[in-house]
Amino acid sequence: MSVQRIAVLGVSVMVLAAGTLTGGTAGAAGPAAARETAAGTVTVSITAAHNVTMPATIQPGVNEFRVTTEAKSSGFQLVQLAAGYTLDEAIADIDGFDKGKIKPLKRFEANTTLLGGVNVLPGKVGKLAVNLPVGSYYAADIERNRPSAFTAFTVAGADTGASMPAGSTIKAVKSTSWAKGPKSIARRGMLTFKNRTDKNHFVGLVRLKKGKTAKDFAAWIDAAMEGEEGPPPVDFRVAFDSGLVAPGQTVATNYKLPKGEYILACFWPDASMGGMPHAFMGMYRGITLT
Ligand SMILES: [Cu+2]
Repeated sequence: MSVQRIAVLGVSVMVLAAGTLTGGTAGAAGPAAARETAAGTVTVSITAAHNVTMPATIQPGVNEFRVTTEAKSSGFQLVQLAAGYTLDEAIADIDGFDKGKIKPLKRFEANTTLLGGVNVLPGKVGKLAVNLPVGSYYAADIERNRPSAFTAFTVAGADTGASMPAGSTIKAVKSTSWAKGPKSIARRGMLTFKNRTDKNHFVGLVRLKKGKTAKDFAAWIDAAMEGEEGPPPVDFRVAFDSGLVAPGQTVATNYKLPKGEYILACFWPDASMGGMPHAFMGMYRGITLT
C-alpha cells in the first residue's frame, strides 16, 4: 500500500498519477550522509523486506529522523494510535480504505495521529523533523501494510533541546485549503508543513508541463469531475509528496526538485465526501520553485 494509492481511491483519473508518483522522483533528496549522533538525531534503516529498524526509545522534543532504505522504495511514516485501538485494527482499516471503503477510513482517522513521513529511495537519506511529546508511537514503512512494517517506539526522558530546521513553509488552513502564500519556495532544502486545519493532509508538489498554468489544472480537475479524463497539464514524474500530517501538527521533510512552475495539492481522500481527494475539493494552487 502507498499513500498515493490511498489518496486516489475512487477516482480513476488519479490512478495513473498515483503510479507515476510512486515510481517517480521521491521526496527524499541528497547524498547518503555519514551517521551523526547529535541530540535529536534518530537513525532509521529500512530493510529490503520493509522492516523499520530504529532505537526503541528516543527523547522528547524536536527529533530529526534520518531514514535510509534497502527496499526499492519506502514510505516512512510516524503514527500514534489512540488508546484501545490496536495495530491489527489499524492495519485492517488501512486494508479496508485501500479497497475504497469509507467506514474503515473514518475509523482509522478517528483513532490515529499522523506525525509526518518521508519517501526514501535506496542511496538517499530521507529527513523528517518533528516535535514529539512523551508517548508511544509507531514508525512504519507504508509501502507494506503488515505488522512487520510497523515498529513500536517510545518517547521518554529529557528534551532533545533541538529546534525545527529553517526553510520554506507551506500552510494548510480552513479545513481543505492552502494558505495563499508563499507564492514561491526554494526548490530544495527542508520544507515545513503546518497543518492548521481539522483534517489530515499531505503536501504534494507536481510540476506543470511547459506553458501550462494553474488555470489549466483547474480545468483538468473540473473535467475529471465530469468523468472526462483528458491528459493532465502536470508531469507526475516530477513530483514530491510528503507523509501524512494530522491537524495541528508541524513537520519538516527534505526535498529536491527542478526550478519551475508547480501545483501544490493534497490528494488525501475525504471521508466525509465519500473518499474524494482533497484536490478535487479545491485543495490546490500554483506555486513557483526557485
Ligand atoms: Cu488533504
